[in-house]
Amino acid sequence: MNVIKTGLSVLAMAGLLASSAAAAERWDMPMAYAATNYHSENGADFAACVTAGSGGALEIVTHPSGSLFKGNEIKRAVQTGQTPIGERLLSAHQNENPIFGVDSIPFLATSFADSEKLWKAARPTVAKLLDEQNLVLLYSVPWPPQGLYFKKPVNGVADMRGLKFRSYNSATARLAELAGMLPVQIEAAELSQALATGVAESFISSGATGYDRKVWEHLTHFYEVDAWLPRNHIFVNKDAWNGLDGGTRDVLRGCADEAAANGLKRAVAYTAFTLNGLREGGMQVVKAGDALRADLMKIGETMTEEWLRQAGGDGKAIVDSFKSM
Ligand code: PCA
Repeated sequence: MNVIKTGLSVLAMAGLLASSAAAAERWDMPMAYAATNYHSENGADFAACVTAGSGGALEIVTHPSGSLFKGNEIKRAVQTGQTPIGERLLSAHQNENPIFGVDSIPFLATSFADSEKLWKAARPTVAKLLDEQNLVLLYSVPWPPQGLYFKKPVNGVADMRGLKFRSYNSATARLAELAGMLPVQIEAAELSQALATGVAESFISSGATGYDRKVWEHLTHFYEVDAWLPRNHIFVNKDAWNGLDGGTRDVLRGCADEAAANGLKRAVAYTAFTLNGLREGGMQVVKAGDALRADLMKIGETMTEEWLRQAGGDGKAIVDSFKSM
Protein backbone atom coordinates (compact mmCIF):
# COMPACT_ATOMS: atom_id res chain seq x y z
CA MET A 1 0.00 0.00 0.00
CA ASN A 2 2.70 2.36 1.05
CA VAL A 3 4.75 1.41 -1.96
CA ILE A 4 1.84 2.14 -4.30
CA LYS A 5 1.12 5.47 -2.62
CA THR A 6 4.76 6.55 -2.92
CA GLY A 7 4.82 5.40 -6.51
CA LEU A 8 1.74 7.47 -7.31
CA SER A 9 3.05 10.60 -5.66
CA VAL A 10 6.34 10.30 -7.50
CA LEU A 11 4.42 10.06 -10.76
CA ALA A 12 2.30 13.03 -9.82
CA MET A 13 5.41 15.03 -8.93
CA ALA A 14 7.03 14.15 -12.21
CA GLY A 15 3.93 15.36 -14.04
CA LEU A 16 3.96 18.65 -12.15
CA LEU A 17 7.64 19.24 -12.86
CA ALA A 18 7.13 18.45 -16.52
CA SER A 19 4.24 20.90 -16.85
CA SER A 20 6.06 23.72 -15.03
CA ALA A 21 9.19 23.07 -17.10
CA ALA A 22 7.11 23.43 -20.26
CA ALA A 23 5.59 26.72 -19.09
CA ALA A 24 8.79 28.30 -17.73
CA GLU A 25 11.04 30.14 -20.10
CA ARG A 26 14.68 31.11 -19.50
CA TRP A 27 16.20 34.22 -21.06
CA ASP A 28 19.97 34.71 -21.07
CA MET A 29 20.88 38.40 -20.83
CA PRO A 30 24.38 39.34 -22.03
CA MET A 31 25.96 42.42 -20.44
CA ALA A 32 29.37 43.87 -21.33
CA TYR A 33 30.67 45.36 -18.08
CA ALA A 34 32.22 44.10 -14.83
CA ALA A 35 29.96 42.04 -12.56
CA THR A 36 30.68 44.47 -9.70
CA ASN A 37 29.73 47.53 -11.78
CA TYR A 38 26.35 49.05 -10.89
CA HIS A 39 24.96 48.47 -14.40
CA SER A 40 25.52 44.74 -13.95
CA GLU A 41 24.21 44.69 -10.37
CA ASN A 42 21.17 46.66 -11.47
CA GLY A 43 20.62 44.25 -14.36
CA ALA A 44 20.80 41.31 -11.96
CA ASP A 45 18.15 42.96 -9.76
CA PHE A 46 16.00 43.59 -12.83
CA ALA A 47 16.34 39.93 -13.78
CA ALA A 48 15.37 38.82 -10.26
CA CYS A 49 12.39 41.20 -10.33
CA VAL A 50 11.09 39.63 -13.57
CA THR A 51 11.70 36.08 -12.37
CA ALA A 52 9.85 36.75 -9.10
CA GLY A 53 7.13 38.90 -10.67
CA SER A 54 6.30 36.25 -13.26
CA GLY A 55 6.20 33.55 -10.60
CA GLY A 56 9.13 31.86 -12.30
CA ALA A 57 7.35 31.64 -15.66
CA LEU A 58 10.06 33.86 -17.17
CA GLU A 59 13.50 33.50 -15.63
CA ILE A 60 16.13 36.02 -16.72
CA VAL A 61 19.80 35.14 -16.13
CA THR A 62 22.43 37.86 -16.58
CA HIS A 63 25.92 37.24 -17.98
CA PRO A 64 28.18 40.24 -17.17
CA SER A 65 31.74 41.03 -18.36
CA GLY A 66 31.02 40.12 -21.96
CA SER A 67 31.05 36.45 -20.96
CA LEU A 68 28.18 35.41 -23.25
CA PHE A 69 28.61 38.01 -26.02
CA LYS A 70 31.15 40.82 -26.12
CA GLY A 71 29.79 44.36 -25.96
CA ASN A 72 30.08 44.93 -29.70
CA GLU A 73 28.22 41.68 -30.43
CA ILE A 74 25.26 42.12 -28.10
CA LYS A 75 22.97 44.29 -30.22
CA ARG A 76 23.17 42.02 -33.25
CA ALA A 77 22.76 38.92 -31.08
CA VAL A 78 19.46 40.26 -29.71
CA GLN A 79 18.27 41.56 -33.09
CA THR A 80 18.79 38.17 -34.71
CA GLY A 81 17.32 36.23 -31.80
CA GLN A 82 20.54 34.48 -30.78
CA THR A 83 19.58 35.69 -27.33
CA PRO A 84 16.25 37.32 -26.36
CA ILE A 85 17.48 40.28 -24.24
CA GLY A 86 20.67 42.26 -23.70
CA GLU A 87 22.33 45.48 -22.55
CA ARG A 88 24.30 47.74 -24.85
CA LEU A 89 25.93 51.16 -25.04
CA LEU A 90 23.93 52.37 -28.04
CA SER A 91 26.29 55.23 -28.91
CA ALA A 92 28.69 52.58 -30.18
CA HIS A 93 26.18 52.04 -33.01
CA GLN A 94 26.20 55.62 -34.26
CA ASN A 95 27.41 54.26 -37.61
CA GLU A 96 23.96 52.65 -38.03
CA ASN A 97 22.13 55.85 -37.18
CA PRO A 98 23.53 59.16 -35.85
CA ILE A 99 20.62 59.34 -33.36
CA PHE A 100 22.21 56.49 -31.39
CA GLY A 101 25.04 58.92 -30.59
CA VAL A 102 22.79 61.62 -29.11
CA ASP A 103 24.11 60.94 -25.59
CA SER A 104 27.75 61.51 -26.67
CA ILE A 105 27.53 65.06 -28.02
CA PRO A 106 30.27 66.95 -26.14
CA PHE A 107 29.11 69.41 -23.50
CA LEU A 108 25.40 69.17 -24.36
CA ALA A 109 24.17 67.27 -21.28
CA THR A 110 26.91 67.12 -18.65
CA SER A 111 25.06 66.28 -15.41
CA PHE A 112 22.85 63.38 -14.34
CA ALA A 113 19.82 65.70 -14.34
CA ASP A 114 20.51 66.84 -17.90
CA SER A 115 21.28 63.30 -19.03
CA GLU A 116 17.79 62.29 -17.85
CA LYS A 117 16.23 65.25 -19.69
CA LEU A 118 18.09 64.46 -22.89
CA TRP A 119 16.99 60.85 -22.60
CA LYS A 120 13.38 61.97 -22.11
CA ALA A 121 13.67 64.02 -25.30
CA ALA A 122 15.39 61.25 -27.26
CA ARG A 123 13.57 58.17 -25.99
CA PRO A 124 10.60 58.09 -28.43
CA THR A 125 12.91 58.43 -31.44
CA VAL A 126 15.40 55.88 -30.14
CA ALA A 127 12.58 53.44 -29.32
CA LYS A 128 11.20 53.84 -32.84
CA LEU A 129 14.61 53.21 -34.44
CA LEU A 130 15.11 50.11 -32.29
CA ASP A 131 11.61 48.91 -33.17
CA GLU A 132 12.58 49.14 -36.85
CA GLN A 133 15.54 46.89 -35.98
CA ASN A 134 13.36 44.19 -34.38
CA LEU A 135 14.06 45.43 -30.84
CA VAL A 136 11.79 46.53 -27.97
CA LEU A 137 13.40 49.13 -25.69
CA LEU A 138 12.96 48.46 -21.95
CA TYR A 139 15.10 50.90 -19.98
CA SER A 140 18.27 52.97 -20.00
CA VAL A 141 20.83 53.86 -17.32
CA PRO A 142 23.53 56.57 -17.56
CA TRP A 143 27.26 56.23 -17.04
CA PRO A 144 28.89 58.89 -14.85
CA PRO A 145 30.37 62.02 -16.53
CA GLN A 146 33.27 61.33 -18.87
CA GLY A 147 36.81 62.50 -18.12
CA LEU A 148 40.28 61.92 -19.53
CA TYR A 149 42.88 59.40 -18.38
CA PHE A 150 46.62 59.80 -19.00
CA LYS A 151 49.96 58.67 -17.68
CA LYS A 152 51.38 62.19 -17.52
CA PRO A 153 50.09 65.67 -16.70
CA VAL A 154 48.13 67.16 -19.60
CA ASN A 155 47.40 70.87 -19.82
CA GLY A 156 46.04 71.12 -23.34
CA VAL A 157 45.53 69.30 -26.60
CA ALA A 158 49.20 69.87 -27.51
CA ASP A 159 50.12 67.42 -24.73
CA MET A 160 47.80 64.80 -26.24
CA ARG A 161 49.25 64.64 -29.78
CA GLY A 162 50.35 61.20 -30.89
CA LEU A 163 48.98 59.31 -27.87
CA LYS A 164 47.38 55.92 -28.38
CA PHE A 165 43.83 56.54 -27.24
CA ARG A 166 41.32 53.83 -26.42
CA SER A 167 37.86 54.61 -27.88
CA TYR A 168 34.50 52.96 -27.18
CA ASN A 169 32.25 54.66 -29.79
CA SER A 170 32.34 57.04 -32.77
CA ALA A 171 32.43 60.15 -30.61
CA THR A 172 35.46 59.00 -28.62
CA ALA A 173 37.29 58.04 -31.83
CA ARG A 174 36.47 61.42 -33.41
CA LEU A 175 37.64 63.27 -30.32
CA ALA A 176 40.94 61.40 -30.55
CA GLU A 177 41.37 62.35 -34.21
CA LEU A 178 40.58 66.00 -33.61
CA ALA A 179 43.11 66.07 -30.76
CA GLY A 180 45.80 64.48 -32.97
CA MET A 181 45.72 61.16 -31.12
CA LEU A 182 45.52 57.61 -32.49
CA PRO A 183 42.20 55.98 -31.67
CA VAL A 184 41.91 52.24 -31.07
CA GLN A 185 38.49 50.72 -30.28
CA ILE A 186 38.64 48.45 -27.22
CA GLU A 187 35.93 46.92 -25.04
CA ALA A 188 35.92 47.94 -21.37
CA ALA A 189 36.44 44.25 -20.53
CA GLU A 190 39.78 44.36 -22.37
CA LEU A 191 40.92 47.77 -21.16
CA SER A 192 43.36 46.66 -18.44
CA GLN A 193 45.14 44.38 -20.85
CA ALA A 194 45.34 47.08 -23.52
CA LEU A 195 46.95 49.47 -21.02
CA ALA A 196 49.30 46.78 -19.71
CA THR A 197 50.53 45.88 -23.18
CA GLY A 198 50.76 49.48 -24.41
CA VAL A 199 48.06 49.07 -27.08
CA ALA A 200 46.47 52.12 -25.43
CA GLU A 201 47.96 54.73 -23.10
CA SER A 202 45.04 57.10 -22.61
CA PHE A 203 41.25 57.14 -22.87
CA ILE A 204 38.03 58.93 -22.04
CA SER A 205 35.53 57.31 -19.71
CA SER A 206 33.91 57.58 -16.30
CA GLY A 207 35.66 57.18 -12.97
CA ALA A 208 33.55 54.01 -12.82
CA THR A 209 35.29 52.21 -15.66
CA GLY A 210 38.74 53.37 -14.54
CA TYR A 211 37.96 51.97 -11.10
CA ASP A 212 36.46 48.71 -12.41
CA ARG A 213 39.61 48.15 -14.49
CA LYS A 214 42.10 49.27 -11.79
CA VAL A 215 43.76 51.64 -14.23
CA TRP A 216 45.94 53.17 -11.49
CA GLU A 217 48.21 50.20 -12.15
CA HIS A 218 49.14 51.85 -15.47
CA LEU A 219 48.03 55.52 -15.44
CA THR A 220 48.52 58.55 -13.24
CA HIS A 221 45.99 61.28 -14.06
CA PHE A 222 42.21 61.54 -14.31
CA TYR A 223 40.95 64.93 -15.50
CA GLU A 224 37.29 65.59 -14.74
CA VAL A 225 35.89 67.02 -17.94
CA ASP A 226 32.17 66.12 -17.70
CA ALA A 227 32.15 65.87 -21.49
CA TRP A 228 28.92 63.81 -21.67
CA LEU A 229 27.15 60.88 -19.98
CA PRO A 230 26.68 57.97 -22.37
CA ARG A 231 23.98 55.43 -21.55
CA ASN A 232 23.44 51.69 -21.56
CA HIS A 233 20.15 50.45 -22.98
CA ILE A 234 18.35 47.20 -22.25
CA PHE A 235 16.24 45.82 -25.07
CA VAL A 236 14.38 42.67 -26.07
CA ASN A 237 14.12 40.81 -29.37
CA LYS A 238 10.70 41.74 -30.78
CA ASP A 239 9.72 38.17 -31.67
CA ALA A 240 10.55 37.04 -28.12
CA TRP A 241 8.54 40.00 -26.81
CA ASN A 242 5.56 39.14 -29.02
CA GLY A 243 5.68 35.58 -27.71
CA LEU A 244 4.96 36.74 -24.14
CA ASP A 245 1.49 37.08 -22.69
CA GLY A 246 0.26 40.52 -21.63
CA GLY A 247 0.76 39.86 -17.94
CA THR A 248 4.43 38.94 -18.39
CA ARG A 249 5.01 42.01 -20.55
CA ASP A 250 3.53 44.14 -17.76
CA VAL A 251 5.94 42.52 -15.30
CA LEU A 252 8.87 43.34 -17.62
CA ARG A 253 7.72 46.94 -18.04
CA GLY A 254 7.22 47.38 -14.29
CA CYS A 255 10.63 45.91 -13.44
CA ALA A 256 12.21 48.04 -16.20
CA ASP A 257 10.80 51.27 -14.77
CA GLU A 258 12.09 50.29 -11.35
CA ALA A 259 15.51 49.43 -12.82
CA ALA A 260 15.72 52.80 -14.57
CA ALA A 261 15.09 54.67 -11.31
CA ASN A 262 17.42 52.45 -9.25
CA GLY A 263 20.11 52.52 -11.92
CA LEU A 264 20.22 56.31 -11.87
CA LYS A 265 20.58 56.35 -8.09
CA ARG A 266 23.32 53.73 -8.28
CA ALA A 267 25.14 55.75 -10.98
CA VAL A 268 25.22 58.83 -8.76
CA ALA A 269 26.51 56.86 -5.77
CA TYR A 270 29.14 55.02 -7.82
CA THR A 271 30.51 58.30 -9.20
CA ALA A 272 31.88 59.59 -5.90
CA PHE A 273 32.82 56.10 -4.73
CA THR A 274 34.94 55.38 -7.78
CA LEU A 275 36.63 58.79 -7.99
CA ASN A 276 37.75 58.19 -4.41
CA GLY A 277 38.86 54.72 -5.43
CA LEU A 278 41.07 56.16 -8.17
CA ARG A 279 42.62 58.51 -5.59
CA GLU A 280 43.19 55.64 -3.18
CA GLY A 281 44.85 53.78 -6.03
CA GLY A 282 47.33 56.67 -6.23
CA MET A 283 45.98 58.68 -9.16
CA GLN A 284 45.64 62.43 -9.32
CA VAL A 285 41.95 63.18 -9.79
CA VAL A 286 41.52 66.85 -10.70
CA LYS A 287 39.28 69.14 -12.71
CA ALA A 288 40.61 69.84 -16.20
CA GLY A 289 42.51 73.14 -16.29
CA ASP A 290 41.21 76.17 -18.22
CA ALA A 291 43.49 75.68 -21.23
CA LEU A 292 42.63 71.99 -21.59
CA ARG A 293 38.95 72.78 -21.15
CA ALA A 294 39.09 75.53 -23.81
CA ASP A 295 40.77 73.15 -26.28
CA LEU A 296 38.16 70.47 -25.61
CA MET A 297 35.31 72.98 -26.01
CA LYS A 298 36.60 73.80 -29.48
CA ILE A 299 36.73 70.13 -30.43
CA GLY A 300 33.25 69.78 -28.94
CA GLU A 301 31.90 72.54 -31.18
CA THR A 302 33.21 70.76 -34.26
CA MET A 303 31.74 67.46 -33.12
CA THR A 304 28.37 69.05 -32.33
CA GLU A 305 28.19 70.63 -35.80
CA GLU A 306 29.11 67.32 -37.40
CA TRP A 307 26.49 65.42 -35.42
CA LEU A 308 23.73 67.91 -36.15
CA ARG A 309 24.55 67.77 -39.84
CA GLN A 310 24.44 63.94 -39.84
CA ALA A 311 21.39 63.55 -37.61
CA GLY A 312 19.22 65.97 -39.63
CA GLY A 313 15.70 66.98 -38.57
CA ASP A 314 15.23 64.21 -36.01
CA GLY A 315 18.48 65.11 -34.28
CA LYS A 316 17.72 68.82 -34.19
CA ALA A 317 14.23 68.13 -32.84
CA ILE A 318 15.69 66.12 -29.94
CA VAL A 319 18.28 68.77 -29.09
CA ASP A 320 15.67 71.57 -29.33
CA SER A 321 13.24 69.65 -27.14
CA PHE A 322 16.01 69.01 -24.58
CA LYS A 323 17.00 72.68 -24.53
CA SER A 324 13.41 73.75 -23.97
CA MET A 325 13.04 71.55 -20.84
N1 PCA B 1 32.36 53.33 -19.35
C1 PCA B 1 32.19 52.61 -20.58
C2 PCA B 1 31.39 53.50 -21.45
C3 PCA B 1 31.31 54.80 -20.78
C4 PCA B 1 31.89 54.57 -19.43
O1 PCA B 1 31.91 55.39 -18.54
C5 PCA B 1 33.49 52.31 -21.22
O2 PCA B 1 34.49 53.00 -20.95
O3 PCA B 1 33.54 51.42 -22.06
